[in-house]
Amino acid sequence: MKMTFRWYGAKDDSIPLQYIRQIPGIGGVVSAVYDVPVGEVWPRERVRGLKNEVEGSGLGLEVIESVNVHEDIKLAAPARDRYIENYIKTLKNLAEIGIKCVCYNFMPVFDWTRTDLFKPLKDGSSAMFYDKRVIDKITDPSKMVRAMRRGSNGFSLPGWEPERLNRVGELFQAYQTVDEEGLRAALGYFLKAVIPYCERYDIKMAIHPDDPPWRIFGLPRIVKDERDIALLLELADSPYNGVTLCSGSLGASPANDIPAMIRKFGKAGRIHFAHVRNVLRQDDGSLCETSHLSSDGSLDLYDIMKAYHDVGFDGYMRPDHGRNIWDEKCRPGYGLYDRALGIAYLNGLDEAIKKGEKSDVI
Ligand SMILES: [Mn+2]
Repeated sequence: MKMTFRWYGAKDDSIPLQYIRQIPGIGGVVSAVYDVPVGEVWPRERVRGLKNEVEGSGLGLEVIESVNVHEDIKLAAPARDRYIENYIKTLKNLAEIGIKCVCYNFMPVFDWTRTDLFKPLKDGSSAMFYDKRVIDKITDPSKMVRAMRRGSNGFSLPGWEPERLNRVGELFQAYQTVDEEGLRAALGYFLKAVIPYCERYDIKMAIHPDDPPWRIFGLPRIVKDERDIALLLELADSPYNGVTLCSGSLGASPANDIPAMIRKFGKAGRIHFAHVRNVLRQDDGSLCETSHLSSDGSLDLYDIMKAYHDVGFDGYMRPDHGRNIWDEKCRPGYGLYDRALGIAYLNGLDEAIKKGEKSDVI
């Protein structure tokens, strides 16, 4: 596996590349060009500039997270062909700088949902929190949009682009007639158009699951569980059509057996990118993000890393969200400290699993 770290670019990340370079075992960063509006082509000089900047710090850049999909593609609106064409042009520009994997998602309107971005925890740290009771009571999602913006520490939030959010009311209206089958058909249309180019450009597409993995605000969701993933992989039967297996997103639902999913889809060669983190499921359906440590959350990270090891996973991996610790001033979920601790822990598990296997043989 190739260990990476998500980085939001010099302008919008609190963490310098030089610091990331000092994390033991790091191979590269995962990044994006953040200021091109969703649906437009990422210019060649911008992707080249990003690559040079990252490589100048001694790190690699082979994964983009994310190239977002325009809402018109998800809505199967008439303009989708133009946006798909733009998407393919972006992929071509990314292939030219050596990008091998593109993460994206197909969630209507919102990429991810939380009610608190810095919820205080008992140990004095804070973490992102999803309060189910609060979400269930929200009748006007634009109120949540405003709350998220206020609570973000002044950083922009990925997947919550202003141009999309300014249209929240209109988008909710548009999705009223879209059910899961319709959204899945739109994903199929997109993949059938894009995957042949991915094969030519040698870029693996890796869809991120829904976060959280259930319907919210009545919007359709189609990447929630094993069945959904199996269905989407069938939409374009190519190794270039794969997933970002996010343990924290899928693991928010107790029905999802993450190690079993890793074994199934990893063996099939369809996991291209692994997001590894823990999450604490609460009795009322709420979710609290935690440190990566197994005993802090509901997921067993040893079992997860063992499953990756057993299927011979050689794709990209990154620690996912961390808590906010040691008074770090950073964007929610994406500080340096707790994610670096996460990497150290994942590397430790991986080393122990590998060496344990050797001693078993003896
Ligand atoms: Mn994730």
